[in-house]
Amino acid sequence: MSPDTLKLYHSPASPNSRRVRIFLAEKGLTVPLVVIDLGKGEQHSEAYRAINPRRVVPTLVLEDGTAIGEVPAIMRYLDEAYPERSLLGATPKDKGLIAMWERRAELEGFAAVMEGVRNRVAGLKGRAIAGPHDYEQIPALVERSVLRVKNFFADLNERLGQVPFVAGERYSAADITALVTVDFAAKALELSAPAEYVALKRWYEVISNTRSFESSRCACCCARRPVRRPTSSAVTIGRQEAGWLERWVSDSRRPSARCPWHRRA
Ligand SMILES: N[C@@H](CCC(=O)N[C@@H](CS)C(=O)NCC(=O)O)C(=O)O
Repeated sequence: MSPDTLKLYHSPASPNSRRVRIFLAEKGLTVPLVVIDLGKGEQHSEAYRAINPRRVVPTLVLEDGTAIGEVPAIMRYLDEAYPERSLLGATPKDKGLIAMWERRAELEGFAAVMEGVRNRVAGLKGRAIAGPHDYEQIPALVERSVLRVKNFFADLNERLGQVPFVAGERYSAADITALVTVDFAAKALELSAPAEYVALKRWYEVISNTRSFESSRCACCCARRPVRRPTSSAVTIGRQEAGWLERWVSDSRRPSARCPWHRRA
């Protein structure tokens, strides 16, 4: 089945959408994209709720209209349907290990950043958890989230001191989730790994030089210079980008025409 028959509903600045965009780019798949503008609340529209009643992006819609939500589930479908350049493992052992490390990156890293962001950003008041139900923010959770993210960085650095990639010898979905976590923490929580985490920095440099890294970023609202460039430290980048999440929830600017992720299908 050609990937042209699929449709990915996504948001250019959404880190969960970016996980899928990197996954697609690494597999060399091009899927038609439909932008859901989270700032304008399009995720709550009747039309989108008919596709994903959870009101979140990304959602992958198959040719027969089946809608698959949840990033790991979308990754699973894509890897099974297009097994070439597998990112979830080819053997039972690799599949188990990659699932384990990807899940750890999501639960211990990505979810920790998200918790801090959603309980901090003013524009997300009353929306501390994405989805169909409203939840008030709990500001005390931000502090704990920062601690969790710092611990995630330390654990990731230790792991990457032992193996070249998060799940072992090869690049996988676990690297994608960990990379998006590192960038999301810098951008939205102004939190970067300390300079002495050399294994993490080495890994970041290697995987941020892949084509998928560049192509997964939206040029207007998530563009940020890679950490490796000498003119900007990760901390500076974090500060410059501090307003990004506010823009995510209240952005009414015209997206850049250069940005492939803002083009509407
Ligand atoms: N568990 C979901 C989480 C998806 C999610 O939280 N998406 C965010 C964007 S990164 C969203 O759609 N937020 C909508 C909102 O805040 O109302 C997944 O894995 O896809």
